[in-house]
Amino acid sequence: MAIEEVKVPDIGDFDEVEIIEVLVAPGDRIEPEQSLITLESDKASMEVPATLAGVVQEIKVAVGDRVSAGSLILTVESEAGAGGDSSADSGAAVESRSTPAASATAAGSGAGSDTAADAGEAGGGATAVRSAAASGPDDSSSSGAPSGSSGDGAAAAEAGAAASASTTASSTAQGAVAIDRDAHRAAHASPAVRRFARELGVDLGQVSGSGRKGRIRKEDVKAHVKQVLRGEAAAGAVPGAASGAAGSGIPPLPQVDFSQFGETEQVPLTRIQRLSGPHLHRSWLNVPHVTQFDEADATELEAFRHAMKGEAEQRGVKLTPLAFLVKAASAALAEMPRFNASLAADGENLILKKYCHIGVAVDTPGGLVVPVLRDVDRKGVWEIAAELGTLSSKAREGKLAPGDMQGGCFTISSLGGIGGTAFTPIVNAPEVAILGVSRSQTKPVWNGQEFVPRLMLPLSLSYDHRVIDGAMAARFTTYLARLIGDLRRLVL
Ligand code: CAO
Repeated sequence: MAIEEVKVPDIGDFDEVEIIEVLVAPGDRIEPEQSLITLESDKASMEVPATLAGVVQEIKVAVGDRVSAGSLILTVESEAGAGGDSSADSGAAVESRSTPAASATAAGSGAGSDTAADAGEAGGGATAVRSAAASGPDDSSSSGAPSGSSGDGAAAAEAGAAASASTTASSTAQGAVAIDRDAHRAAHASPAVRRFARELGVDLGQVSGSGRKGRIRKEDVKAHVKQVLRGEAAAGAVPGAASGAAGSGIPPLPQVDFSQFGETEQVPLTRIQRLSGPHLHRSWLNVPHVTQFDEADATELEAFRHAMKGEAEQRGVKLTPLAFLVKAASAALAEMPRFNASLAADGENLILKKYCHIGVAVDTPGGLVVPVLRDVDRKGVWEIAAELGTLSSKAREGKLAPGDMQGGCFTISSLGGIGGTAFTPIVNAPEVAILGVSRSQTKPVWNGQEFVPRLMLPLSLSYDHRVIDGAMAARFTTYLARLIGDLRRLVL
């Protein structure tokens, strides 16, 4: 038994490299090849493995320290005696960064070559440098597989796809799931695999390793991500890796074989449903929703509308309450421009729109579509009613062009022709508010002296709480209700 010093080996051009992980503690029994610390420069990550077996006595470094070749890492009570293992297999596993410049630097330093045999002993240190892979590395170096294999491109593409899925979801759900740091640290994986896992937000503690002695390989991480995307792995292991529930950290729904309970039939979703579903889901996950309910007195409006029925027939236009609501909404948007806005991509600015295009949800046999009426602030109720008729017919016949459904500032979803008392519509992001309209009903309303029958129209305003606060929303529906209650205000 002897006390041996373990030092940072020759690590090529790298100098004053930061320690990002200390992987052992005093009293730990270590084996040759076991990783002791992880170094990270701006060009590469390196793992410094043990060169001898023994028991760690004293750790001479800490996370955040900067070390160079020859810096003392720790002391070990060695089992094999002095000298350590000077085989080519011992040394720092170097993982180059994925940027081409970094790869070039790593390769140029001599640290980018692939095989253990390439490295040999360098500088007479306790360990020799061994490179893992120059680009897209994984622990294949431990099995002697060359780096930069043809699989790397595919791996990078796949990683990119997974990473972008992760980014998408983190911006939708903001649902970062805590990684079990202890389990993650204890996992048997190379720095390259750790980095790969870190980029994807994968908790290595949840990944089963298929390598030697259970070592986790890049393929294992990819397989794990795929599992999570399919909803098979523990929820949340990949924060927000998919637009689906599992990737958002939301526990996935169990798959149920309903036929065990009775006869079933499987029918496909319509094309519109397949397209609108993800959009609704995105809006639902991205936008912190609140719904403000109110009622507008539509008694006079309905009386006026009925009085105009003859003229509407002459014009060949169907005049429903909706045309008035579109006009009233445009006036309310002009009064409160914050509702005619979208959050800028930086999340720190609002884009106020100086135009007023209003989308109207239309129920079609294929599913829900939202054609947009343009410049409604410059149009009268007749024109709006006529356009509503044209657009909803086009929608039901499946003849809307993509341009007919773009550019909306605000949406109205009217279920008044069908029924119901209130509902909570989903904001049509990137818009910041949507007005739901339910069926009007005659109700007794106290006028200060007596109850009088009034036709009350239920309004449900869902809004993006990041942009609109509750008081503002209540002012909006109050203002809108006032316009609906007294149409004369619309011309002021
Ligand atoms: N209260 C009472 N009656 C109402 C009403 C209300 N709020 N809104 C409409 N009506 C009446 C209309 O006046 C019409 O009656 P009359 O023929 O006697 O005048 C009848 O209901 C049917 O109206 P409509 O539905 O044909 O016309 P509309 O202008 O109200 O709506 C459209 C047009 C395209 C929006 C509607 O047909 C539609 O598709 N609605 C469903 C929208 C939807 O699915 N939203 C849910 C999306 S999830 O957020």
